[in-house]
Amino acid sequence: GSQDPQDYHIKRQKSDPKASLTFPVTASRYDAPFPFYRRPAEIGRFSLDAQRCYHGDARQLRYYAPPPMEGPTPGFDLRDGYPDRYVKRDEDVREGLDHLLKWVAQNQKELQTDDKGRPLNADFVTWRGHLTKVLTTPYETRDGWLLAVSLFRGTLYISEVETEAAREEREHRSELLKELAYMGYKFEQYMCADTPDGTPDPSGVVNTNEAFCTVIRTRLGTHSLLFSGEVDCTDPRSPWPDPPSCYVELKTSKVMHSLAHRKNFYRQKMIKWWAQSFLPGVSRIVAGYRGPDGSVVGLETFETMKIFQLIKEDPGCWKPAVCMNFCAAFLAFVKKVVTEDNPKLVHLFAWEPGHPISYTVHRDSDYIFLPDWYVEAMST
Ligand code: 0WD
Ligand code: CA
Repeated sequence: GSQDPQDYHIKRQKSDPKASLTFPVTASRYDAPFPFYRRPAEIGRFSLDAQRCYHGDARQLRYYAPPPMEGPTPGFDLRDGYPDRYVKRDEDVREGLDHLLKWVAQNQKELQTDDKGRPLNADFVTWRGHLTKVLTTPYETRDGWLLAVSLFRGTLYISEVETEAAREEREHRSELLKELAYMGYKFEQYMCADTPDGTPDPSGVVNTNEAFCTVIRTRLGTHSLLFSGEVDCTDPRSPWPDPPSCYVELKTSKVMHSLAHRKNFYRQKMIKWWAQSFLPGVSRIVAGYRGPDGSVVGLETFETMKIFQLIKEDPGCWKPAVCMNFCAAFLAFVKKVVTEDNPKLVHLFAWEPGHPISYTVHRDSDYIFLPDWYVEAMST
């Protein structure tokens, strides 16, 4: 009949009527051909300045400016400037979807109404980082997640809620982890210039309030998506000159000395790098490898679309198709569960490694995340 092909995945739980449906995560269930994923299109850009203030333009976009040659020791000291030239974003401020919603509200007119009579022609609106977490879920063994969902005027909004474990981790983060986080941002400063032909200036302050975000429209199976993600830089000399393909994602990782180490890196870390860049169509990831003294001992460029070739030799490795099929099925589950159009109603989807996804329902609670100004802007 007309049954959704995902229906058989959903098990009714007789024991707990409140969490009446759960959703399985086991990778093998999603081992099917790669689903349809439309080429991501950039439909907008915005920036957050040094004070974390929103601007509807690309003023924070930086330009990829690598050292002349790939290979040994470019002479970057990733510890330089720590902690004296470091301004860290206040992580106690929970921004939710606010910056993205501001962009949507300000560009509402160009996001023409569709035949479903919605003010926004998208099934889902969220941060790219939230979708990255969904994509990697079938292979994640450590960190769970909480995703809040509200249906408002025909569009499902997804906003992450910090788990208890993540808050604990953040509040008791070791000095070593704090410095490692800084080193990632410092690497960006060594690799990026403020103008297309400029050279990096590592003497300045590292300020993590600053961000440039791209707004992407795409489709996964039957789901139209609108999401935004922070972009490190654009390559003015990219072989693919148009955004989002010209964007470059910068990463740091511990230098690898053995094949076993590299295999482990492909299994554990590359899945996150791939998912994050594949979603918005960022075509290159540039890794800076850290030596034990905090210097960069080498650079390596990965083409996002070729990563699956690197991993497919290893039968124990993750599969891109599993990630994408799982994401499509989870979004179908969300559509099935969240059917009441109400910005003050929140379904909280919860997942812990080794368990299926479950959810709870919250009315007029602290979980509400669509602000009144947004609801008003989209209702007029
Ligand atoms: O307040 C919150 N709960 C969150 C805010 C959670 C997740 C993201 N954000 C903000 C970010 O600050 C950013 O401005 O949303 C914006 C876009 O995020 P995204 O692109 O969807 O997030 P993700 O793909 O997870 O991260 C992209 C980059 C990171 O680069 P690396 O190479 O580490 O993946 O955004 C940065 C980080 O540089 N980033 C953040 N910066 C400040 N605060 C945060 C954060 N919470 N999360 C990621
Ligand atoms: Ca990065």
